[in-house]
This record gives sequence, structure tokens and C-alpha cells, in this order.
Amino acid sequence: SILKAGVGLALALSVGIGSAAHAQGKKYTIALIPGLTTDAFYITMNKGAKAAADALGVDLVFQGGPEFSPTTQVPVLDAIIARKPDAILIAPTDVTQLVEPLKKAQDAGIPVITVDTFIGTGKYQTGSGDADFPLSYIASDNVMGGRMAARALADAIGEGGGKVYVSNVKPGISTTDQREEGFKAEMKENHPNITVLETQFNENDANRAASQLQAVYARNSDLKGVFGANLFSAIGAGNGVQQAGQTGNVKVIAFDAPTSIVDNINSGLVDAAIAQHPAEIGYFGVMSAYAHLTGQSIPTAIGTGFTIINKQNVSDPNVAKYVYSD
Ligand code: T6T
Repeated sequence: SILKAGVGLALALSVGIGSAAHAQGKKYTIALIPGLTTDAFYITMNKGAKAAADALGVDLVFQGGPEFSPTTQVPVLDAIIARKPDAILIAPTDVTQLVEPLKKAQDAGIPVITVDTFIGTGKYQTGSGDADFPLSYIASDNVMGGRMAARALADAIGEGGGKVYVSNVKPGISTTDQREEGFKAEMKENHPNITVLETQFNENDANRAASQLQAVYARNSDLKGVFGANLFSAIGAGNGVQQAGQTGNVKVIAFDAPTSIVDNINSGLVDAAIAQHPAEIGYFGVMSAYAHLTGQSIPTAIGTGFTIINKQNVSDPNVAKYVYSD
């Protein structure tokens, strides 16, 4: 029948178009630019991205700066744009400073997806503002993650409440700003007996975070806890607590889960780690870029989950699998 013939033709067409890229030997190249290269979070993200790239027959390029900073990230971005990849996945290191540099990619016809962090407001494809041009934002819900950290810290401290503070990287990073925002909102709304002291910014330097812990403790001998808002902040804050001889007395909640977190949880230095799922971010980043390149529409935002790791569950393989790869 005509109807059947029509369906047959449509099928033949779609199969033909779908395999065109392979038939012509077109291999897509997708670049993944992390916040910095030597960070277990982004190393794990790259693993997930590689799994998707291998499944799709895509070439994946992982290239980034040595520090979490626009100063080192923008030159890498410029070099990547010059190589004209088919798509760019990037964790922008600043909400405003990466807007212009990423526009250059957009102007060169290279689709941009941001992973982990966002530019502007993080609301993309809205037709408003000058930073809504990325196609999608794939990340943890960082405000919620901050709220989860606050609840875990309040639990660890218990009835009496007391003083805590946030060890953070620097203002202008979407993820860590949102974690602090969520943490403070949760404390204010639901834990009125906890006082949040001034945030200490460590520039992603664990040693600085450790000295700051000791300085805050020196000024506040009744300090009850600290929230390390990312991997380096948390490692540093934990080391500071240990160096001050306050293990177990000053509670530590860590954002992120490098391998060292397992020992720190077992020893009681860290009460809980809020592990992100960076491999999922990388996997869905590559899948989304590929979907776009092959003519599919993609969501403007994809949220990935968290796993709270503590002494009770740290040896469960279903939990331990969320510890990051080095
Ligand atoms: O916490 C992650 C990431 O989500 C954040 O944007 C920057 O710091 C990390 O990479 C951990 O070091």
C-alpha cells in the first residue's frame, strides 16, 4: 500500500542519514576542557566521557590548565578553538570571565556545552542575556549539595549546635558559590542553633585551607565544624583539623570524594563526603554533543546525582564505586 511504501521510504531515509557520518568516514572530535587537569573530579569526568566517546566512535581530546583559573584556562580554550573540534565541553572557571572567550567558539560555529560549572545564570537557550548561548548545562545540583552538606554537619555536631564555617575556593565559580548559598540557606532555615562564621577563601590551595582552619580555630576555640566546599578545600580543612589535634572534635563535611577520603572517613577525621557523579557528567556531556551533531535536540540542562559517603556505608561496593579515580 501507499502507506506502507511511505513508511518504508522514511525508514530507508533515516537509516541512510544516520549512517552517513560513518559511511563518509566522518569522525567527530569533541574537546573536553576541565577546570584544571590534576583534579580527581575532572579525571573521573574524563573517564565517563571516554566511555561514551568509545561507544560512539568519537575522538575525545582532554586538555586543560594546571590551575582552576581563567588565566590558565582561556589560552587552552583559544588553542582548542583554533583546532576546530566539532564540539566543546567545558567547565568554565568563572561565571563572567569565560563568556567572551566562549563566544569566540560560538562565532566559529563550534557548539558549546558546559559541564560542572556554568556561565551567566546557567539558564541556556532562553533568548535573553549574553551568556545563554551554550546548548546545555550538565552538572550536579550544587545548591542542593550545599543543603545536604549543612544537614550532614548539623547531624554530626548534634543538639548543642555551635560555630562552623565554609572553606571555599574563591567567589565567581558557579558550583562552589551555589554550595555555599545552599549550605547557608539550610543552616538559617532549619538549624538556628548553628552560627556560620565568615567564609575562608583558599584559591583551591589545600595548604592554605589547612592554615585557615588553624587560624579560625585559634580565634574560636569553640569551633564545632567546617564544610570544605570542594575537593581541595575539604582535604585542606581536614588536614587543618588534624594538625590542630581536633580530630572528632571539629566535625568535617567534605564535598567531593578523592581516594584519600576513605581513610579520612574510617579514621573519623571526616564525618561524611558528598560525592558527585563526575563520570555521569562526562558521559552525558559527550552523548549530548553527539546527539546535537547528528541532528537530535538535547535538553538545555541535565542534572546528575550525589552519594553521601560515611562510616556506615563506605565499604559497601555500591557506595565505594563513587570514590573518584586518580
Ligand atoms: O568540586 C569540583 C567541581 O565540581 C568544582 O567546580 C571545582 O572543584 C572540583 O573540581 C573539586 O576540586
